Amino acid sequence: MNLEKLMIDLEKKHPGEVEYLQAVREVLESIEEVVNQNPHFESAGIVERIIEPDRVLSFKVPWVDDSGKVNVNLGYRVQFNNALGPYKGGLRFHPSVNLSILKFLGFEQIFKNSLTTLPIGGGKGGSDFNPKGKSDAEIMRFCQSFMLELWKIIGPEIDVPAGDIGVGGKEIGYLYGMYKKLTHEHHGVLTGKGLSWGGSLIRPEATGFGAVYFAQEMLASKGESMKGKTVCISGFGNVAWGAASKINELGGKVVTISGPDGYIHDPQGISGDKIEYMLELRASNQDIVQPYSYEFPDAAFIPGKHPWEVKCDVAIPCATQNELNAEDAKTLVNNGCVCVAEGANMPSTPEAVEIFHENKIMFGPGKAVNAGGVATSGLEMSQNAMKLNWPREEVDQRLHHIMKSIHSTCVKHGTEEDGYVNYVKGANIAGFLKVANAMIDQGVI
Ligand code: NDP
Ligand code: 2IT
Repeated sequence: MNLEKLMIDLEKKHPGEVEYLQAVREVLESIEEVVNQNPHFESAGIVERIIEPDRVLSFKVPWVDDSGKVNVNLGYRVQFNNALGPYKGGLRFHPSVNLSILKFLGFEQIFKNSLTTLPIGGGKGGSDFNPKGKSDAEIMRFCQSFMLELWKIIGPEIDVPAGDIGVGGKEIGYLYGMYKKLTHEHHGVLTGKGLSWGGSLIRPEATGFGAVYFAQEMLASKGESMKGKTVCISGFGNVAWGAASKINELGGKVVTISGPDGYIHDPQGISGDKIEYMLELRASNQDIVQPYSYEFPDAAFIPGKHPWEVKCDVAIPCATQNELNAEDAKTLVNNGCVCVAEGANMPSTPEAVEIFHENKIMFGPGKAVNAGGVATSGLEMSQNAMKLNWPREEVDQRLHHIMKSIHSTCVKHGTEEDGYVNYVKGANIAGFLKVANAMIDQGVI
């Protein structure tokens, strides 16, 4: 496999799509050796086929705001790979959304979904719509217009979207309502649904819970636990909230959360009511974390900075891609951080990851650490197919089991000669092998 040639060819076809190219390069670097050891992958063109999406739908989303003005956003769905099962992955509504970001997320999703052990392929979608400051009625009209296009290419056995940044239970409700109206069918086509109409218990908490279960496994491999650990989290959304709840349950102390405006440092620990307050902050649609410091005056608001300068044992980035750079990584290492678990998708830059690896600290990549979200979406699909609801304990137990299994798979494929576990390599190789073998079985299609 000629990695540099593959990258040059890909860049020619997708010029300037930096996030997409970054995500592909990271995977190719990890799997190079495995591909070279398996000539049948090369002759079947597996790598060339896996790095291109099966198809991309791009569409116009016109909607009317509360003042009567017509707005036009762009909508997309990237169906990346369905070798293992229906395309599966979230929808992101954020002004930064473009095809490069959605292709990076869709590509990562293939390997993440493969790691979950469940039969799901990879995809992603979204829009450059900015939910910040929008009324519920505006969000509803936007979601309805978005679904007027999307419904044509999705279905419970075809493509099953879910939430991501800017898309939570409320948006899934409006999207599902319109899907149901258009198709006359009530089935599990979206995940993250409300509990009374097909949703699964634990799905809202699942990504954050799963991330902490994974961090727990990493710590346990060194004879440590979450108890008594100081933890820095970034973001203040769905994933950050779930992670903060589970860390508290396991006896750890969360001292930071962050937003686009800066970060909150709460040395007393973010627990109890403060975690519930995160939900209020998120629901306010205001895009800022500062109000936390008015509500809880013991906490400081540090404008315009990342939380990684606060001394901690464990760091869990839960905001967005490339939010933790080389400088941040050095600061974390110098401050004695022993474990970084990515709750978000690709939050660490490649340079930051290199620093974690050089310093041999435990580093879990997003596609392994945050797989609990999509895994529980998979469990929601199973419950929908059976027309049954599992109790909270059962879903949580299955989620915990899946996260343990992903951890041991990473250890199996990522342990280096000196015993250090390179979780990036482990996750990429394990995720890739399963999909590559399925593609071989299914022929060139
Ligand atoms: P939410 O919309 O619930 O929250 C995203 C959070 O990150 C918000 O607090 C958001 O603030 C903040 N944020 C966005 N951009 C920045 C920035 N530049 N600096 C600091 N904070 C920022 O999304 P989720 O919690 O669902 O998603 C967070 C991450 O986790 C994403 O990378 C997502 O892809 C990933 N993920 C989510 C899963 C899920 O099930 N929800 C599953 C697996 C991964 P604001 O919106 O105000 O900008
Ligand atoms: O990045 C992700 O894995 C998600 N946003 C969740 C996808 C899903 O289908 O639940």
